[in-house]
Amino acid sequence: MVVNELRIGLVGKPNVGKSTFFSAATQAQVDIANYPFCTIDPNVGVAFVEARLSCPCKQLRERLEQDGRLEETQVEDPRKGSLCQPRTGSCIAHRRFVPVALVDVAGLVPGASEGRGRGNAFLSDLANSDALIQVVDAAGSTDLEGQFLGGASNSEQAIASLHEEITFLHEELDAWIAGILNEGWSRGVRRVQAEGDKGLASFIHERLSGLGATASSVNQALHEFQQSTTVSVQPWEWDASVLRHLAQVLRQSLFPIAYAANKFDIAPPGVLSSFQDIALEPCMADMELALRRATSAGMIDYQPGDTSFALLNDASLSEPQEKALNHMMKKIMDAGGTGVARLLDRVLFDQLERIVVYPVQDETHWVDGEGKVLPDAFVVPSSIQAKALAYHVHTDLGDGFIRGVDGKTRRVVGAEHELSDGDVLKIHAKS
Ligand SMILES: Nc1nc2c(ncn2[C@@H]2O[C@H](COP(=O)(O)OP(=O)(O)OP(=O)(O)O)[C@@H](O)[C@H]2O)c(=O)[nH]1
Ligand SMILES: [Mg+2]
Repeated sequence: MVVNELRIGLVGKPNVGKSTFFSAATQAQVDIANYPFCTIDPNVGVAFVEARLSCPCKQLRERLEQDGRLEETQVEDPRKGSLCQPRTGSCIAHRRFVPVALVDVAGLVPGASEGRGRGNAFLSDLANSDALIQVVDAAGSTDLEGQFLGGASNSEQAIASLHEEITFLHEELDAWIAGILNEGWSRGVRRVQAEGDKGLASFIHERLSGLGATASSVNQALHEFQQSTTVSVQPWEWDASVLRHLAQVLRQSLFPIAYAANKFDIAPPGVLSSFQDIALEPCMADMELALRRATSAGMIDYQPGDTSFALLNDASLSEPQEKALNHMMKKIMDAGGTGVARLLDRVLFDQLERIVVYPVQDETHWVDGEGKVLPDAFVVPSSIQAKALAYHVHTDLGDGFIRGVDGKTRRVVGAEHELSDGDVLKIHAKS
C-alpha cells in the first residue's frame, strides 16, 4: 500500500512512550504500559502525514467555481471543500494526508549490541528504516533501563538523563554496526590489499546492504571518515577503535536520527533549551493519542498537527471529559501542538527530503481511468524525474514512457523533467 515502503523506526530505551507515539500516529491498537519491555515484537503500521502544500483539489475547486460549474463550499460540508478521492489517506479542507510506514520496536538497553535485553533481534527490526526517531523521556521519569522513578525529575536530573539516553543509543548503534563490520573483516581486507579503496567500499557495502546501505552512502561515509581521521596504517591493521569510528560515521549516514522529547507535559521547565546542538522536538504522545480517540468518538474536531481543537456541540460530554479536554486544550495551545505531527513532518520532508506528487490519467480533470479525482498522492524523493515517477506508478508506465504533461501548466515535459512538490502529472506511455 505504501509506495516504496518508506520506513521510519521508533527507537529508544524502554518505557519512554514509543508505543504511545506509534499508536497515536497510526491509530493502531498496541500495548502501552508503565513498565519496561512492554513491547517485544515490533509493531508495524502506517502513519498519515500532512502534505506541506494544499492538495491540488483546492486549485481544481477554484477553477470549477470560477467557471460556474460548482457552488461554493457549504458550511456543513464534512470534507470542508475537498474534492479529491484519496485511495489511501484522507483530505479535509484540502489538507492531504499521505502514508508512511512506522515501526515501533522493543526498548533498547545498554549492552543490546551484545545481546542484552532483546539484543540484536530488534536491532535487525530497525534495519530497513530510512530514518529513526529516538523517543526520549524529557521528564526524566525513568532510568536507563526504563524503570519508572515515581514521577518527573528536577531539571538538572532530567538534562543529565537525556544526555545519557542519547549517548547510549548512539553507542549501541555504533557497536552493532562495528560488530557487523568486524565479522569477516580479515577476509574483507584481503580484497582491500588487492583492490585498494574500491575494494574497501564494496566490502563495506556488501556487509551493510542488509541495513539499507547503498554504494553512494558508503562512499560518502568513507570520504567523511578519511577526512576526520588521522590513522596512518592500512585498513588491515585497523584496530577496534578505528573500526568503531568508521561505524559511527556509517551510522550517521545510514540512520539519521530525529528526537522526540516525549512526556513534555510533565517535563521540568527549561530542559530542552539546554540542548543547543540537538533538535529535540517537544512531544506529548499520550495527549495526541487521547485527542485522536476523542476525535474518533465524535467529541472534538481535531486534525493531527492542529494547535487547538473545537468541542463538538452535539457530543454530550460528561463533566470529567469536558474537564480533561479543557486541560489538554490549554497544554497544546501552550506547546503549539502535541509535537507528533510536527516531528513526522520534519523527518519526512526535511530530513528525508520527500515531496508529494499526484499522477493522473487526465491532465484537464485530474482524474484516473475510473474518473476518481486525484486518487494518488505519492511520497517521492525531491529530485525525482518524470520517468522515475512513471516507474513508481507502474513498471510498464516507466518502460513505455513517452512524455508527461504538467497538469497545472499543461506543458509537455520530458523524461528528465524534475518534479516539484504538489505537482500533478499525466504520463503518456506506449501500451
Ligand atoms: N506524561 C506522559 N506519559 C506518557 C507520554 N507518552 C507515553 N506516556 C506513558 O509512558 C508509559 C510508557 O509508554 P509506552 O508507549 O508503553 O512506552 P514504550 O517506550 O513503548 O515502552 P517499551 O515497549 O516497554 O519499551 C505509559 O505509562 C504511557 O502512558 C506523554 O507524552 N506524557
Ligand atoms: Mg512499547
